[in-house]
Amino acid sequence: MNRGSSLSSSRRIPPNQEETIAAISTPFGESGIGIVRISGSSAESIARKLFKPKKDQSYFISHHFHYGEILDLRSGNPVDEVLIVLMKSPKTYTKEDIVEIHCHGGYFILQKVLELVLKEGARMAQPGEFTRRAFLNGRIDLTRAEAVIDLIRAKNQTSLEIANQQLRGYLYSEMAELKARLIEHLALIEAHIDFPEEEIEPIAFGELKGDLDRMNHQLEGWIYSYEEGRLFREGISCAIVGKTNVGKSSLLNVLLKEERAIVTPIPGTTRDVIEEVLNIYGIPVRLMDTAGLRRPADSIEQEGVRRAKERAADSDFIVLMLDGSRELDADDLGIFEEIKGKKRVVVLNKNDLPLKITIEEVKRSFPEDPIISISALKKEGIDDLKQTIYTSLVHREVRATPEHLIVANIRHRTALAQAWENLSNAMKGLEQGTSLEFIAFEIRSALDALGEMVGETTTEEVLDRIFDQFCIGK
Ligand SMILES: Nc1nc2c(ncn2[C@@H]2O[C@H](COP(=O)(O)OP(=O)(O)OP(=O)(O)O)[C@@H](O)[C@H]2O)c(=O)[nH]1
Ligand SMILES: [Mg+2]
Repeated sequence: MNRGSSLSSSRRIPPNQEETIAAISTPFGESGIGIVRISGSSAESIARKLFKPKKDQSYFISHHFHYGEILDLRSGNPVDEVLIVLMKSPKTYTKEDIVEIHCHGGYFILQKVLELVLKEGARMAQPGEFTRRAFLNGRIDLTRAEAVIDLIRAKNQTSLEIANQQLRGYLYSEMAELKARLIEHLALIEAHIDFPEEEIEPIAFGELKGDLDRMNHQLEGWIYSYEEGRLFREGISCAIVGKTNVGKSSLLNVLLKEERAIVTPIPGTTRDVIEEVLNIYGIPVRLMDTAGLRRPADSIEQEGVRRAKERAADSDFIVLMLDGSRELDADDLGIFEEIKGKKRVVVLNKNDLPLKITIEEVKRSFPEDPIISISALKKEGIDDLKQTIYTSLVHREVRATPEHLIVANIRHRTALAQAWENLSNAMKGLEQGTSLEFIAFEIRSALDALGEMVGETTTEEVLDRIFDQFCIGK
């Protein structure tokens, strides 16, 4: 694999690929089983030395479990009763010979077995080194290696699905297709640079520009999807704001399905900010109930109102709550001013009572925003509100799984943005009739960016940064 080299003084020496590596691959602590994993050319011979099969069997069948004991060679004593599996190269995680020793899951046992393995010539694996070898040996590209960490770290259904999509090579194959098209264009352009007089296929500039344009549209979609990917991974903050007694705390409780905040008919009940995390169709939402905004009655309320305003200003999203059973008043209008320019949804609460405000009236003040009528008391309209929040954030209907490609990694986004910029420059060049050398340069730079993304031209430093995030044994 042609990986570019960038030597900087702070760079570490890359791990030696020739050595056989070993690590405990399961978490520390007591468990039913624990696994010591070995990868490399000596894996089999180490296993043969330490393992005594129960059946009189002098060979391992690849990819089959064998039952027996691990022996301490110095004392001849058994250390643990184990299942062992040898997976012969190349159909393994690292494409090298791999041995997994499934021991009882005790920290001391696992340490002991690992020690014996190291004594026989393996060395301790670095964090992520098994996956790094899978990448270096060409079994997976870099985006799939990164998906392994995302998968391990996934905290909700959607981030799990995005990681799986990437692990299945969806992102990689899209990049491969894009690169193949660019290489074809580049080859033709370079042929014209090298042999301008020769009888070669003429460049159809219009078609070339059309194709670059289509590619840039694809890139734009993926770049945009990053925001969506981040939304599902990191979530948003959302403040419920409104004047006193409109039902903010009641809404928080209904959404959380528990009596988290105090609800009373007395205006000014909530003083401090109450914060809880809610999952809205896969998006983690940090929901904040705040003090009702009005002219404060005392210094405690005054501080509550100050905090409410601060949270409203800082949050990514606002649920503006109105009490449908009372007419709009100066307090409401004051809040309209507070939340100007914020992404929001307007909730008209208490629709179980005779209404004094109509949706049309609210629309006059918020022509662009979704308006939802609910009853927090009767728990009506709540799903509608959740769907509306989702749609406002994701700009599409609620779906169980993202069916289009989602780019959730900042490194990928940066590479895609670089390629987009190069192709935009190439298109501008074509319009202005600049030299073919210039067009070729921009296309080559776009190819480099995409190549770096999948790991074809990635520096050791970037690889270190990626694999350092892994745990030891993965
Ligand atoms: N009829 C009716 N009453 C409601 C509804 N939602 C809330 N209430 C009542 O309105 C009163 C105020 O509710 P809260 O949830 O405490 O209102 P709040 O906006 O948090 O009030 P502050 O904390 O004082 O700002 C309580 O008596 C609730 O039971 C509703 O949908 N319908
Ligand atoms: Mg309240």
